[in-house]
Amino acid sequence: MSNYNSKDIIVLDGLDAVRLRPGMYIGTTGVKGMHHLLWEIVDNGVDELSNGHGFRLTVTMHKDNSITVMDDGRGIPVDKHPKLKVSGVEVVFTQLHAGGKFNNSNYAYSGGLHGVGASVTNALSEWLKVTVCKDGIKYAMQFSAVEKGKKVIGGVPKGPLKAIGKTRESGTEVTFLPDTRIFGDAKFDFDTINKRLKELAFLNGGVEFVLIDENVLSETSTGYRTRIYNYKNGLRDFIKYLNDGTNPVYKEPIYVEGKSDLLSMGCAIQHVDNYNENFFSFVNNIPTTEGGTHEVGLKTAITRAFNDIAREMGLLKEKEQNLMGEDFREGLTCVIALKLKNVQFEGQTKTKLGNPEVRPEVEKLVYEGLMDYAKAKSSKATITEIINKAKGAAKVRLAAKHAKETARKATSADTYSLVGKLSGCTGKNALINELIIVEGDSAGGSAKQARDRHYQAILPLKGKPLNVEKKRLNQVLDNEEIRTIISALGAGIAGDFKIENLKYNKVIILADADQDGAHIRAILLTFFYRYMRELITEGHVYVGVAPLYRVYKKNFSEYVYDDDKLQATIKKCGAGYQIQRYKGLGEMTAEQLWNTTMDPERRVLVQVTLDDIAEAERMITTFMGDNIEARKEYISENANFNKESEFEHIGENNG
Ligand code: TSJ
Repeated sequence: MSNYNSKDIIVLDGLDAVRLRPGMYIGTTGVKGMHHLLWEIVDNGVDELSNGHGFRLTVTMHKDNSITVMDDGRGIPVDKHPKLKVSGVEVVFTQLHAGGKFNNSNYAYSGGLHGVGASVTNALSEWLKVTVCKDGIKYAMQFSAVEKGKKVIGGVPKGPLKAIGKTRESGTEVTFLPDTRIFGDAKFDFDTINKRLKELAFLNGGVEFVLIDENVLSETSTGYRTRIYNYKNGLRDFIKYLNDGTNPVYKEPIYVEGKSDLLSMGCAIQHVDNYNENFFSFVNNIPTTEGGTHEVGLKTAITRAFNDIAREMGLLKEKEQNLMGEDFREGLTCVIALKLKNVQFEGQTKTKLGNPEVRPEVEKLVYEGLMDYAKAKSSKATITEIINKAKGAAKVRLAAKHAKETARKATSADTYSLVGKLSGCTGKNALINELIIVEGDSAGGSAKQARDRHYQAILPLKGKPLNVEKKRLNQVLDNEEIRTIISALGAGIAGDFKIENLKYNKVIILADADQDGAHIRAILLTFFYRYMRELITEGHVYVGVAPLYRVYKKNFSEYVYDDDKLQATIKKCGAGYQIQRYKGLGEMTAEQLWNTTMDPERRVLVQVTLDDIAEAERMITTFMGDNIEARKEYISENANFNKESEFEHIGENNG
């Protein structure tokens, strides 16, 4: 055994470098790096299977954090390497970037940290065992890290590859234990492996991926927690999975594939009835989250092909303009997967494909694929749906442009053409002026009487303003209440919003303390959040808090803003007290409204601060999204809109 080691000193040199600087090969020596050891092994198996040799890859997590990867491929070659004079198996596990005879073209890509080779896994493992079943014989070999003085040498063969018996199977099985001297107590993570195997199953249609976790018993049957993935239709199944829970515009995703000298490519697309664009791209089974040249080529091809198809089908007339890329991408989910040699990854996270030669190549393959698809009679309905959806998007795009220009004109001009209902203030000082948005005409009337017209402008809202969630800008601008607000504020909207043009320092929402009021507040806040975010982040938006009761008798009168405070106020008032309950702002006289909610000396204002934007987003989608139950729950829980976490009290009031 020992003389076997000594003769292969050169072979171990490369692995020494890996032990010395693991980060260079696997990125980090944390959990993520440890999973890289696994991906190296898995990638090798997937290559074999995706080339049509074998059907299944199984990953088994053991209790001691060792892990097994097994495939039913042809088995790693066992014959001796002509130069190195050792078995193919030994070469694979001891040579960095194992090359030479076994440099099958699929091994020639290097995907960032992927593809550094199984020898890296070996070098950073406490031990590694491999068995190969091939041509009726079962072979085995083991490696382990050995301590030599203060030094640890990784991946040392315990002996040469040995035939250990007969078999009728074929395949490769590798088990290894990541070295705690490198990775500390990091452990393999079921969810991480599960997610990756599922992704690989979508990317390698027809190959079965099995994950067994010996740390956890099965939830449903005997044995261990197990996951099995096998998607016969690969990328098509991927698209259906991604679009699960949405409404596809046509049932079957479109699939195109192609090959050139440079690359092979598969691509699936499907439109759904929302306005989002979702692109997922992969190169050599690795996600390219930052996109790159393949996505650019794909987008160009989609625009060009569907425009050409639309013309050929007469769905676009000669005098009509071509539709734009964004029109075809509205509601589009896309998956594209490439196999490519000599990959260049770029970008901040090295997940952007840089190879310039890929763009025209992908464009050509996708364009030809889509044109072919469109030729089939059976494709006609789908194609028509796509082109009509794009035409709808184009119409909206043009309308939005028009509406935006109209709104811009309306807001830039000094005329209040749209602000019929606004009772403006006489003062011109934007630093002290207040816009008070009042729910309902009757409260609006009282507010107009009560206000200090020098700096308080009143805008009564008739009904509910449009719920802007899930609406496109042009639909938002169609709503008169919304247009009135935009004009009144004078600072524009969305991309054209300019806070320096704002005519009011405070925008105060005054709505009833009931569910309708809460809804109106939420709609207005959603609108500000989506289209005038700075209004909130710069602290201009306030919610006025109206009293719920007045407790009074001769020589005593106090307003109560909170149900919890009612009893205390009654006690304070003493015998002979009377209670007036306000069901809404409209029930108050002008004087009462001034005293309780409008007089800066006495009113309670809650400043709307969105320091946690993500949380605000969640609140708003809960409110406005499709989930009616969650929305109801939220409204009843927050009807008084006094959530300390979201809104900061800036005034106190004692009535
Ligand atoms: F390398 C490894 F340990 F990472 C590993 C390799 C791990 C696992 C789980 C599987 C594999 C692997 C390698 N499975 N199948 C193969 N196939 C080959 O290496 C192979 C077999 C035959 C031929 C040939 O030309 O006949 C060529 C190759 C590269």
